[in-house]
Amino acid sequence: MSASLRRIAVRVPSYATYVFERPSWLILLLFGRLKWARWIERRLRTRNQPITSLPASGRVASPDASEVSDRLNKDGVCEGFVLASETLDEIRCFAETNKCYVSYDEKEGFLARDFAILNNIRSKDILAGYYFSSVENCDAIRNLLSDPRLMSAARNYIGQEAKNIRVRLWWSFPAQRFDDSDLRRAAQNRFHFDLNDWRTLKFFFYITDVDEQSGPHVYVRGSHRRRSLRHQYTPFHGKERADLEAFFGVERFRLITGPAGSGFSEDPFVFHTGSVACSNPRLILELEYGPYSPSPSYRYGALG
Ligand SMILES: O=C(O)CCC(=O)C(=O)O
Ligand SMILES: [Fe+2]
Repeated sequence: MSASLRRIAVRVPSYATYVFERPSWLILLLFGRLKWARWIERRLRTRNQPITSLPASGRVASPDASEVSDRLNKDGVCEGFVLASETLDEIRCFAETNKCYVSYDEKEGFLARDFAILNNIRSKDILAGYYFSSVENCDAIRNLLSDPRLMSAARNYIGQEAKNIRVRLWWSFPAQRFDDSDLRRAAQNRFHFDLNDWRTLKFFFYITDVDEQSGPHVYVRGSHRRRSLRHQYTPFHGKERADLEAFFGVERFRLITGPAGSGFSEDPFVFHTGSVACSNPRLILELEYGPYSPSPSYRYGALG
């Protein structure tokens, strides 16, 4: 089977589940990547409302409403979010004392500190360990889901009331032995955009210090606004770095590093990727907001 067909084939089961759970998802899958269709959808579904100021929060600090919206509109990403230290400590403590999993159907999880021991007895290294639905047991994360500052920032950008549609907490572990499908599954070193709904906004928080060697997030500035026709009329979400560099220019690639607690907001329609960690593991929290209810299997990243 050709590589392209294989890429489609691995997605069929999760796509079939999404369409079964929410038939209108098929329209999104077919048209959501087209700039004209996105423009029409926004015009039909939202009213031009002024952005509202972001309420103060004891859990998260961020730039003010206009800066967040400006950066998101222009670059697709706004950095400068910071978790309060109690929230950060609680999430880190949860992750250190609870098991994570390589895949959703795996029965036995493992504690993150044991990843190197496990690699010794596996044929390939573990790229990522996910907490899936157990994140609901972490009060700090549950409280953050409905944080008024994050909810307002999401509403401003999305153009209507938004709800949390995804919450994921996972480690990227330093790894050397992996193949292309492992990288795609872990969204590492593989630029892509996410089409989870017509308009969504993600918040990411680093729970460990992240430098260039510990799997930083990378994105292409402004790539949610400017898209080649080829990038729009393709069935694939993933793109080669060289292809993106040729179109956008290397100066638009930005790598996000920062201390534990630092965060950023991202329109997942920008081209982005995690990267393979080389030195230290990275622990990251992702919250996504959208106007419509999520497909149930999407919420914790249970499917690809
Ligand atoms: O690991 C990362 O930094 C990126 C993950 C990703 O692509 C996503 O959550 O949409
Ligand atoms: Fe992604």
